[in-house]
Amino acid sequence: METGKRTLILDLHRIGALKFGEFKLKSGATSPFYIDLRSIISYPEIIKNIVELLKDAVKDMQFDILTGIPYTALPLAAQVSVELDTPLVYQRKEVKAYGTGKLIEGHFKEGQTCLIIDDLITTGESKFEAAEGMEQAGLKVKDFVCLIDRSYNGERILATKGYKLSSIITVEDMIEVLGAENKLDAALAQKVREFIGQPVEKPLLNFEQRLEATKAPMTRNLMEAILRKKSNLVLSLDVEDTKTFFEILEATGPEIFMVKTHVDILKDYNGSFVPRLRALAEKHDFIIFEDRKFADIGSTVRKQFKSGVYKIADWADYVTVHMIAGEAILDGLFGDLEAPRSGFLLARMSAKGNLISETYTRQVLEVGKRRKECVSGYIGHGANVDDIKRFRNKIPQDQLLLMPGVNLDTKGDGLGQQYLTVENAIEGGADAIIVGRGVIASDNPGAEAKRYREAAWNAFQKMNK
Ligand code: S5P
Repeated sequence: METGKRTLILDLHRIGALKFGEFKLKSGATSPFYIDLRSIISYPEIIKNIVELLKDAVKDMQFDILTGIPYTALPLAAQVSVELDTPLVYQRKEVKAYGTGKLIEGHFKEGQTCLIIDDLITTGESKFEAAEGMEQAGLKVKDFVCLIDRSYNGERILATKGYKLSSIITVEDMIEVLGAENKLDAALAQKVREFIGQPVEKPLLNFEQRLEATKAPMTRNLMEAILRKKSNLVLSLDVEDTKTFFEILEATGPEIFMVKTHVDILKDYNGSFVPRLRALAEKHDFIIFEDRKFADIGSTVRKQFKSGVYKIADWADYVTVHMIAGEAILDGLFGDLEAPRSGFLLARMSAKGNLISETYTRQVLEVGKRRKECVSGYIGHGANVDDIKRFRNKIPQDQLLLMPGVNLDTKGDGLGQQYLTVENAIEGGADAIIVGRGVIASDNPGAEAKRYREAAWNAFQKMNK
């Protein structure tokens, strides 16, 4: 190992930026080591060494400008910028509510490539948000350089979006150097190795174990229906007349565990619709889910849910909800109901160019985790299996991921819809797939639903062995 790296490890240990022992993490778990590099700015000698190491790490990379993720990495990036004569920009932690409202400070041109420097990588999640801010400003991001890699599989995680991670020191390097200097005993070193050898997020448990661990009755209800019906197919029945609606539903009912409606699409909706729907739901044992995508203030959505022509709260057990108006929408919808109802939050969308960001997704999940009593899960999508897995990892195991934008035969619809295959959706961790035109546009929806159901159920069983 280079002298610079060795010196850095010893220095970090000396100033207490690197500690070994027992430390309680935010997640509640205990870690045998602790890294906090915020204090390094008070040690110019250490900074000088880090800057040399960073310069060396980036020497073969292509970039026009660079940045450091605030706060810790920003002063490091500023030094590297001066030494390499390469412009620096940085991203504000919060966009100013007044003034220019700019997210990125500094001057740059659209299309330039920006190198991102950070002090630490643990899960990689914050890196996606940093890259997204740069990309939204028109910059390209290819490379990340991190001082310390303490991740389980950070390199692979970043690669899901095509980013390359280079790091200067790893936890193994720290063990080697500190062990040789008698600053870390073998037993503790072993604990550290075991700790970083474990994924941060627990792998998805078997579906039945997850059901056992699920408390919310409305979520349990869905999980039980999936197992009872041996189907994780949700039919999206977006047709315009009730005759076609009920013909397709009669034919596909045995294959699905839930039907998803857009009741406002129907031209001839009348008072007989709900009783007929309920009767079929009973006959074929499926659940009713109205994809209303509520998005307004609490008081308005309450009326939209309970009143109007459709009185959705009377007959739909589940509905979809956008979180753009904030958490109070959940109180508006579910706070004052006679029958138990629950929501699915739109955490990611399948439509090309949709405006949902990494940050928005994270915030939706944060609300959903707090409100399990009325949030059974999320609607989500992804670019590929790894991307969906990364997303699924952030969803609690006692909530569900439903995935629309699934089709066995086409990749898109010419109107922005982007399709995944059934296998990719389920392998990524979707608990159920939502299929519309794949089934309903066929001449034989019953047979087509069977084909989707079997593909999804086979993939689901493979995942839950
Ligand atoms: O991101 C989304 C969220 C939803 S709920 N993308 C979607 O396509 N949907 C819904 O899923 C959409 O409103 C439609 O009802 C269904 C997909 O239909 P398909 O015909 O493209 O399978």
